[in-house]
Amino acid sequence: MIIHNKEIAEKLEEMANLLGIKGANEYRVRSYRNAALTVRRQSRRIQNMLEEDKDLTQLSNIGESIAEKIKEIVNTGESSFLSSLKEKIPPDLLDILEIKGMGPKRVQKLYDELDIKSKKELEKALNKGKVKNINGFGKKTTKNLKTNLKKEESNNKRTILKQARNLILPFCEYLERLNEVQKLHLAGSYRRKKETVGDIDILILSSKRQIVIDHFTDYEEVEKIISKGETRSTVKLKTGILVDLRVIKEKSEGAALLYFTGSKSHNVTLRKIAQDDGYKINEYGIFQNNKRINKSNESEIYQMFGFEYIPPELRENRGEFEASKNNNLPKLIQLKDIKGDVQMHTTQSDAENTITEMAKKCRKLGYEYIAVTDHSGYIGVTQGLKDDEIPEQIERITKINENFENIEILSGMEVDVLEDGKLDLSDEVLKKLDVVLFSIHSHFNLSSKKQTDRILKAMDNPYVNIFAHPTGRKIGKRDPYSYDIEKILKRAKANNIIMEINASPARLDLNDIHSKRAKEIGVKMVISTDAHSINELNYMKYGVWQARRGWLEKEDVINTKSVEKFKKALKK
Ligand code: DGT
Ligand code: CA
Ligand code: CA
Ligand code: ZN
Repeated sequence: MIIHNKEIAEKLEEMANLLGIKGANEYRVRSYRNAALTVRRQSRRIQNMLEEDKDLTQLSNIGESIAEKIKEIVNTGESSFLSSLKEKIPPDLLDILEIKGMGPKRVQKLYDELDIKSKKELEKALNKGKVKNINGFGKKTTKNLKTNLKKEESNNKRTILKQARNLILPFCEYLERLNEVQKLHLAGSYRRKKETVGDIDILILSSKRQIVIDHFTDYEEVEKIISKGETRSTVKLKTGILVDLRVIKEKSEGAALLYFTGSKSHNVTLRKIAQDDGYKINEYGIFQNNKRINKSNESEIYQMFGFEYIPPELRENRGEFEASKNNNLPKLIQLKDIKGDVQMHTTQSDAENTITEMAKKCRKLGYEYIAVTDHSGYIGVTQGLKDDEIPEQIERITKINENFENIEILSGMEVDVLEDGKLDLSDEVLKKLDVVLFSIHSHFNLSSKKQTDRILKAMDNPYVNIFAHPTGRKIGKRDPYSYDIEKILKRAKANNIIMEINASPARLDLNDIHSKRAKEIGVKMVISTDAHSINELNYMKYGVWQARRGWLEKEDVINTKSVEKFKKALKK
């Protein structure tokens, strides 16, 4: 079993949180936090170091006692110390920590003084106005807590696509093991590759409905059966997500798939078009004067009303019918079109794997080139590189590149935009790099006018190429910073700045709507993973799906080009 440094670090951080809540002294809490940081920053896997009998106390911030705890985690995957900490603390107390603005100390205080042990109890206390009387919780803090708590609730109702995928694929495998399942389709927003899904919709083709539905509700991950009927059932999985099943007959397959893929607004439009032609269309089929018209798949149905096949990602009623009627649908970009990944981080700044490890993995993924783009130094926490360290970094990358076959490694940086729009690295250094990404990691709350000017100024620097995660949103966690996106896109067009579609499943930034708009303006885009470990290099598909929802074709995305043409596309 492989134990990643990240898993160890997370356990150490959990220990720090729990100790903090228990009121352990600050020094002790901090020692666990620092140890976690050390573990996170190791370029080598701690597990391998232990196999070689390396003494962990040689590492900074790790003493005898923490070293022992790490050993136990590596050997057993668990920690008895952590379990014993958890035993003494109400289980829901840790949930409160997830709320923005709540640290261990505050959690402890509320627990001690108001006996608050869960989010629900916190909400009650807030509404009764009890919290604002506690030392350290002013009016403002209380108000912020209220909003953050509400925000969390509404966000928690949707699941990001990656999580949904991780939950539903094993479920589908389980379902397909049953002989009575002739065919299984995933439908709904999941099939349209929406960035978050409300619930997951499954269609199963079978003539033995009851057996299929029993098998569905028998799944071991089912926590609760919400409904169970003759043709459909809804269950809630232990992870909280809802799954909807409909068992359908073969003759309804095309119509049902079309109907349950949605979106609702796409369906409504199609139904109207059908009505105007004298047909009725619903989840069971297509009918004329109550007589069924046999159309077996989606393509045939679209064709019947004069349309080319519309890919699920476009079914949002954003002009797809018109485009389809005029044979003008985009030829959507595909994962296999991607020839390079041009945002990734390594142990040279805040990530888990070395340049070489990242390059090897990318070669395995079939890429022709990559750009290594570690962080600049401004944001202290991420261990960024300072101006005078860049020549060394370029040399490091160049050397590795020389000895590396079948993939080209470009030298890049992700440079911070400072509050005034200046960049965190000097022009002298920037012009030596192959690829310069720029991005915002601070001062998110400037006024729209100030934020716009700040970004425009950065875009006018002659050496920057790619605006990384341009709106800064994190799905369900952080709103985009406010600025005039139209102005930014137009400047991007004028200055040949490439806009990134960051493929990290919690970012997907630019999103679909902004990508579509960028394309209309004539701005070029790049899809990159922003990977902080070799595993995250697999995120490319999420970026491609979002790009497809934004109507993008191969030609709109410059990392579909060969390395020479890619470099050319960056030229001003
Ligand atoms: P979600 O689950 O909120 O992410 O979004 P969807 O699109 O998966 O919506 P969901 O699960 O409520 O329903 C699945 C599909 O069923 C939806 O995309 C279109 C279809 N559908 C649901 N309700 C209606 C409706 O009232 N009218 C029509 N025409 N179609 C509907
Ligand atoms: Ca759904
Ligand atoms: Ca549904
Ligand atoms: Zn970044």
